[in-house]
Amino acid sequence: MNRVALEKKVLSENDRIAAELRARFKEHGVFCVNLISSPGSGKTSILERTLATLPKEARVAVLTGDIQTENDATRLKRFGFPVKQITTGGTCHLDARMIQRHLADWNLDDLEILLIENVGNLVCPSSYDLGEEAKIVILSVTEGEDKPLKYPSIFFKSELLILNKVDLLPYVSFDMDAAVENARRVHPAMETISVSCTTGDGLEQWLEWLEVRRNRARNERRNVVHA
Ligand SMILES: Nc1nc2c(ncn2[C@@H]2O[C@H](COP(=O)(O)OP(=O)(O)OP(=O)(O)O)[C@@H](O)[C@H]2O)c(=O)[nH]1
Ligand SMILES: [Mg+2]
Repeated sequence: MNRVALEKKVLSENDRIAAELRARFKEHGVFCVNLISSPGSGKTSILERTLATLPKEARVAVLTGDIQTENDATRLKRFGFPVKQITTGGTCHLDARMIQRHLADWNLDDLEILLIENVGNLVCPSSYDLGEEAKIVILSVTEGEDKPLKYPSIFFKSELLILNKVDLLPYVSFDMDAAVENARRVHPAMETISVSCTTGDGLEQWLEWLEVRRNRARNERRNVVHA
């Protein structure tokens, strides 16, 4: 089999598992979100801030992906919610089978939000559907406002852009308006939220976004159950 045919086969197998996962998330009313960014843009920091703010009884869990180390899971477990590390051992993205395997001993009836932190990479994760309801791309202000134009696929597929590290704006030349304009050139309907995980600025907007989407998933489940 040539390389293109093999890649197509791998992706269609991934899409099959992702569709099964998506159907399960819908059936159980779980809002699943896939966070994608370059290494170090602040995915784990946003999740730390999120878990720190949610009430203890929140039905939330995290799967966090990395090539090596359990560091991110260790950081996130401190908040008392279920967290698992997915260590890919070299693969530069998560795939649907990894999600399926790591969910096997969690009861989806106990969950309303599943947060997935992808491996730090702006390219490969965009090709792998994980069964999520929404992809979110995070861009920090130290990375350059041209990134949506250079890595369009992930900006095209994500419905929300979180601009992180805005506390550093006085020290770096990053044009926020140009970054948003570039993202909207790739994806005109892109929603954007600016945050700082250091100061906490903007995080309430992100938490509101999450709550709206959690409620929508919950209501959709109710409608399916009563249909
Ligand atoms: N100044 C500043 N630093 C931040 C902010 N958010 C995160 N950082 C720092 O950026 C570094 C990377 O943050 P992480 O949350 O580990 O980034 P990540 O995207 O999870 O990284 P990988 O999992 O390795 O891809 C850490 O040193 C954080 O403390 C922010 O809003 N402002
Ligand atoms: Mg991380």
